[in-house]
Amino acid sequence: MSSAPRVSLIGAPTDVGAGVRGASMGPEALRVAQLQPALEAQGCDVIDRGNLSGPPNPWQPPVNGYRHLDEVVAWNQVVHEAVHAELQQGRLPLLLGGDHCLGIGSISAVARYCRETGKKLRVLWLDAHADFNTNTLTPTGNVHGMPVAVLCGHGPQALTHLGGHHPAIKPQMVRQIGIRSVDAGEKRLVHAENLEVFDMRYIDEMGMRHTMEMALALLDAQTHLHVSFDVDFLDAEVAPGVGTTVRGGPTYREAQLCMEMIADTGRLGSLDVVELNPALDVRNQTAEVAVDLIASLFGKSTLMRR
Ligand code: HAR
Ligand code: MN
Ligand code: MN
Ligand code: MN
Repeated sequence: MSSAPRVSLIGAPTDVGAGVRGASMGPEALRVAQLQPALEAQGCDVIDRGNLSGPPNPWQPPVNGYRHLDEVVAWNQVVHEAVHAELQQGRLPLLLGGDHCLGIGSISAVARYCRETGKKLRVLWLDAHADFNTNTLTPTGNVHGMPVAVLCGHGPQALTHLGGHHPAIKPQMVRQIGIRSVDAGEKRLVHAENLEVFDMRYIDEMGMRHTMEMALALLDAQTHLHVSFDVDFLDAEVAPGVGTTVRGGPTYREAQLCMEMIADTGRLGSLDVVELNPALDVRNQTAEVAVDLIASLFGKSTLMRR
């Protein structure tokens, strides 16, 4: 990294978009796992902005194919404003989720900032899931299964128009990595929208190094790189503390290489760390793994000092 970034931690303690409770405790678990000192060890100037507030989880069944839509909208509005404010101050927002529905507020804010400053946006979506459902395709109604579709314009107006521009992003801006669970209807929409997905089959056959070379191709000095890191991206043996584990994910070493190769680009501009569920974790180990990986994302390497 050429100059050490100024990082702002933003906690969003909610699980309104998830099907299992507990991701609301994610921000505190990451703090307990020493996220701030880990970033400072990489030379980052870090401010912890504390936690945002929003409505509680009403734990209701879906209405029109969405669970808790009003609450999801409220949380994403505050996330959008908080993330945008940090970018405007030249800081790197690190959103501590919370479930992955919060990627709507975060990435719509990043997209808005890129439009305002003439930057090109590239989103890396690290996840076991494509998160490309709509209210008619979803098997659950959980909005954490929908954020990429919403950002690409498929969803309720209150979410697709966050930040005033519709759609917030184009599918061509996104690269998905680690995907191994896609619902039947969702799969059709992924193909129809030409979403670029490096699924586990691709990683198995080509390796993580080649995968990341492809996912990071054509970045330039004008590119703002946003990483949306769903902790269930990782193999469940490495990261048991998530609500929706899917076996067969990247190993610890593969995930480290993924993060190191992103760091090498020097283009990281914003980050989400979502879906960590301390209620399902064992001695906070998943939070500790996440913090290790985030350190690599900010330039930690065994021997070289950039
Ligand atoms: N595809 C399933 C659904 O839509 C599961 C989504 C799980 N999502 C997350 N985020 N954990 O990736 O309900
Ligand atoms: Mn996700
Ligand atoms: Mn996921
Ligand atoms: Mn519109």
